[in-house]
Amino acid sequence: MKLLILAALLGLSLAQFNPNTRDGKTAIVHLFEWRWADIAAECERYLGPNGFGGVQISPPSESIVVTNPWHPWWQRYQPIGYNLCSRSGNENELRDMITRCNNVGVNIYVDAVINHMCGAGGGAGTHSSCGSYFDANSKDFPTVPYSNLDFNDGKCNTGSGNIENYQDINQVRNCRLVGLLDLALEKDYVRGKVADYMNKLIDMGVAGFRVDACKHMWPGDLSAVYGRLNNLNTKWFSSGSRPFIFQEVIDLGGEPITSGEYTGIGRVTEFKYGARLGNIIRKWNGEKLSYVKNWGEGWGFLSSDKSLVFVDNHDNQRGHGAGGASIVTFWDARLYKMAVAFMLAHPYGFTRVMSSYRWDRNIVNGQDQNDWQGPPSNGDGSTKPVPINPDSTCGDGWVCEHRWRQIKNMVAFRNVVNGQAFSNWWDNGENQISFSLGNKGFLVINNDDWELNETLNTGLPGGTYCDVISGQKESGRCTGKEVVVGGDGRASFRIIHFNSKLYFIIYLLMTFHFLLFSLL
Ligand code: AAO
Repeated sequence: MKLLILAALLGLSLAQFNPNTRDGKTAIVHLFEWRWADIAAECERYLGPNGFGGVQISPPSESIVVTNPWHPWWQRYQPIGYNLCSRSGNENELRDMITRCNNVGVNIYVDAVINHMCGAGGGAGTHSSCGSYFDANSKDFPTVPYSNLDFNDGKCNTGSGNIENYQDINQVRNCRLVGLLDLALEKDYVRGKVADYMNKLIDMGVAGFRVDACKHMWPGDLSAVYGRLNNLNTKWFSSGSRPFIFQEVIDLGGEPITSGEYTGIGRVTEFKYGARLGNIIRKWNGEKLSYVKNWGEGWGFLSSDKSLVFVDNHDNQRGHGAGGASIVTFWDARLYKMAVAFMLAHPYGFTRVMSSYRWDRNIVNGQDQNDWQGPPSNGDGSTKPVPINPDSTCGDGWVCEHRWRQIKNMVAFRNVVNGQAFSNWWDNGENQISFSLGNKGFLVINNDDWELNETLNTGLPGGTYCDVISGQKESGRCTGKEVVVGGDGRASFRIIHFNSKLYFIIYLLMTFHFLLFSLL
């Protein structure tokens, strides 16, 4: 009995599934490679006012600086210590950002790289983001400090010291991921240093962590680290709040390590979501939109309250990680808006929106030659600020998908329909679907090559509604399409398909490919 109670208590203290968003907000945005000063400003001027629940930031820890290739984005996934000093800014700027975002109700989630330090071939010197000395050859990282006693190499049984076979669990967790020096997280000393790093951030006010490369760490080791984490800062969070944990585990099936091994200790990134959705939206492999009727657990995904979902992430939008060519990104803007709109309307999972920068994409034989390119930067490699244009878009190569009207409005839509029942499903057996979220919102999508012309049950009370894709509600009026719902909840929809010859004529009169509504 005592044991049972203890287990229940432990379970509770480890149950870090709640994103801790303020006012029940439902989506976060990954501001990939943004500077802290820009994120602080974005929280105040845009994310707070538009209902975004939080920001995933790029790793704030001191990393190696790579100059061949020239300052790639991935250098930040090679820590050389836990000083809070990175390409995005120094510790003061980080603290200022966390404070200012929290003050406008926007949470900060840190990308924590704790599986490894820099690559074994990282050399020795002060080529690091704060100029601290390190020596990858002798595994000496004095600012932590870590020495050669703190790494896993003795336990790795491959010739190269690297992971060579994902079918071998021991390799995956005890050998080096792409040559990165693999920390011995079973050591109390290492766990302590990692927990100290995360606790410093918690005390500064962050709401949780994306934990990088979890497949490569033993769940028991991670659980021990999470158990050492402080409660959130009570200046902004209610007393006893636990840090939100979402763990990066790529599980598309076919490997012995599964994401289910990690769902007891935090949420897990559901990579099947974007990979499958990409196939559906692209209509590849015979996939159809009408098949998503039982989207979610019915598709073999993790349970909704254990998953973090996204259309694309910083890896698979450029061919890293997993998901393959099906992943939809900003490069296919029309499909992307449809995919993100579907994700934000559908109740499954906790949602993350991607916000990217442009790079010189150059795909040769399926491989992007410039997949390494870092964010918009100055000649010396320092990251450029994000300028905001008069029309609210971003300049200087920053894509800012989260500022696209359709995506911004859908984040607000998700907040409005939060907790409402998925109902009134309709499909045409092909790629036209619609569904309601209780009596608060309704979505209809046409991804067929022909017109949608239907009277549908919206589940909404009679009245006039704004389509939040073609426009939005401003000063009590719809700037885009308006739809009248009858007293019986039914409304007529006519959505011209994208490839229609009439498309260009009707576009201005009708709407963009698909419609959806929230209460006026
Ligand atoms: C860089 C250089 C390397 C160099 C290294 C050290 O690119 O050439 O050796 O430095 O000097 C990022 C970059 C890396 C970069 C690294 C460090 O992506 O290119 O290396 O920073 O600077 C695995 C992990 C997963 C990881 C992913 C990239 O499991 O955790 O690889 N993602 C995170 C971050 C990522 C970061 C790191 C980890 C490291 O998000 O940005 O790396 O901190 C399979 C496995 C997956 C595995 C993938 C890719 O996927 O299942 O676990 O992910 O392969 O190796 C089908 C399968 C699917 C399979 C996929 C690909 O789709 O269904 O399961 O094929 O084979």
